[in-house]
Amino acid sequence: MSIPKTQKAVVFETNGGPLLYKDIPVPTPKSNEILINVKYSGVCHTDLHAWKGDWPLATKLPLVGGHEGAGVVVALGKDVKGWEIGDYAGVKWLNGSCLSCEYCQKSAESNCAEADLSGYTHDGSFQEYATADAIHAARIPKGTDLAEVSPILCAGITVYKALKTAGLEAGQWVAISGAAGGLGSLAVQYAKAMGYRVIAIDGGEEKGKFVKDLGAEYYVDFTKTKDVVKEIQTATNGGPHGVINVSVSEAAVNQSAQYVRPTGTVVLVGLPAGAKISAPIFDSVVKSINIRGSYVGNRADTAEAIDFFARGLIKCPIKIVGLSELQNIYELMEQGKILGRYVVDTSK
Ligand code: 8ID
Ligand code: ZN
Repeated sequence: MSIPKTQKAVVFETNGGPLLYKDIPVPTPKSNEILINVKYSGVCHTDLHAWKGDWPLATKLPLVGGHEGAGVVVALGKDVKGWEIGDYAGVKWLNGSCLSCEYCQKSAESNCAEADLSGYTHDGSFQEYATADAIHAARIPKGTDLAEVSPILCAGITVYKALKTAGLEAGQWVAISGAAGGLGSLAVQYAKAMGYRVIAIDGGEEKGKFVKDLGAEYYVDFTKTKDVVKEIQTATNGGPHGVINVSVSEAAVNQSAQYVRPTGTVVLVGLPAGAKISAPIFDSVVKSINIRGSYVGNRADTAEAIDFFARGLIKCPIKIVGLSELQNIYELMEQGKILGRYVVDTSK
């Protein structure tokens, strides 16, 4: 397989600065890395945060963003075991971790202090060729549609893990707040596949129809409903047993701590810049609620989330455009105009 010396990528040199679609060198894999010819990459709201630089964690600069890259292995570092040229592989958010700290040992790899993050501290999947740690790279079954699977590599893994974190039982209600977005549209489907009843929250009629088609039993339009808390509690006969917060809204997160059912679990996933969660202590104690953060997933969560997809239980609602159009996608995302996920074709 011939690997070119240069490739197309989208690069920015300063946070919020121009998104440059240009030729850059193809990276050389380190001894522990594989080189992946990325065919498609999902565009996550995290990529927008990374470009803007609105989180209290610095990105590398200049940076190639992207962390939902699906492609084909084209080269192997000298110490790599268990991968072959031609295998399908995924670039995910957690590119690498130390594998020996207390968190890595206990499979909380994303909590490793040395975590290397694709499209943040490590050049990611908005390029034709990307490097990934061979231990952490996602294994994708051969023959999988690489555009369709790409959103699983962050959105899918993350919501699947968040649903596990909610600790629900089949038949219980789960609220997905931000249900029509990239993470939300997959959360609705994983929740259904795991046996839960879904109440979806987002804004506008089109998003309502969209999430109902994906399997939500009830839709709350936060732009129209006068009392979101009351409507959710009424629809679920006392509040959902779990809430997966995937909106980028501080207000929505704070409401979830009010409408969650007594003894239920609020899971924090969405990361609105500078936001704080505030919940009334009296109610939180008397209702004995749990509030838990959930951050992507480990290697086992990755394999399981891909398996749900491979078995046909999850359909990624994607729109494919060229990599050169990334700027337009960020604009639509900022305006909340995206249903599901945009996926970029790295060859265009
Ligand atoms: O590991 C993690 N915790 C993790 C992993 C991946 C992504 C966290 N994230 C974070 C992202 O950084 C981002 O902050 O999750 C958030 C959502 O990512 P996304 O799904 O990729 O974003 P999106 O496609 O823009 O969807 C957001 C949805 O929220 C809705 C919007 O209408 C959109 O459909 N929304 C908003 I903004 N305000 C809302 C509100 N008040 C709302 N829905 C309900 N109520
Ligand atoms: Zn992501």
